Amino acid sequence: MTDEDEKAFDEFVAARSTALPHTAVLVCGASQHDAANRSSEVDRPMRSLALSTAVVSTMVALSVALAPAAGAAPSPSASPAGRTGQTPPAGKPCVTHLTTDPSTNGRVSCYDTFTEAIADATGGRITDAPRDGASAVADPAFGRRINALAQANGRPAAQASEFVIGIEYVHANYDGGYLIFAAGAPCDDDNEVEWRLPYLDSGFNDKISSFESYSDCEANHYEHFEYGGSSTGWRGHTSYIGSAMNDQTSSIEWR
Ligand SMILES: [Ca+2]
Ligand SMILES: [Ca+2]
Repeated sequence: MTDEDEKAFDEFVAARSTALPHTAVLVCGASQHDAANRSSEVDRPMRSLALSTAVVSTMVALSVALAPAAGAAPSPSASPAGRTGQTPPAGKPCVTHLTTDPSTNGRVSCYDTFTEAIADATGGRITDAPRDGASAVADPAFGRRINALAQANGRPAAQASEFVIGIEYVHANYDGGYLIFAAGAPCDDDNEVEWRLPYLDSGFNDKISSFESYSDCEANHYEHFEYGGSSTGWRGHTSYIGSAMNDQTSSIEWR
């Protein structure tokens, strides 16, 4: 990760963990999984709720206002269960929890290790993931374990409260800073959107270059907030998002 990427990542985490009361589980790390591309983009109703304009405006304002706080020192006595509301040091694995309730969507929890973050993002079902996120996500076995928590067609295979639905990377080839998103249920095999992130925070806005999806999800990446502008189309994963959308993503949907 370049210094600039690290700074942007720090700012993102600081803004999320301090200010934003909502969105998916976001963990910082890397991985592989093969999800077949489904059909092309179609407008569809969504199960999850879009954030209101007022809420999004507040999120934007808070992100801008709080970004400079990235330099603040984290509390050394933070609970190992999470650091929500604090400023984690660079590289701390964080989880952003997506829900269908705008009042809770986007809650962020940061941890000392990838192991702890994955335990959170899987609702406590996977508690022995490696400490090193990059090597874990590059391991196909890790992806299989994550996906095994979800059965086909949106049904959970395990009684987990959350499922990892995707990881977004700042660089191509699943490299650089990353965000792991977790949600309350897997995706299914129809075209209805399950989970949405209408506003990608400043640390990751216009920076995404590769992504991986899990739990039967595929993702669509949009150029602007609230799913506007150009888009990548629905894809399970890609090591490079393409020149047209590289460093352009501002909102994401999963189905
Ligand atoms: Ca990038
Ligand atoms: Ca954009």
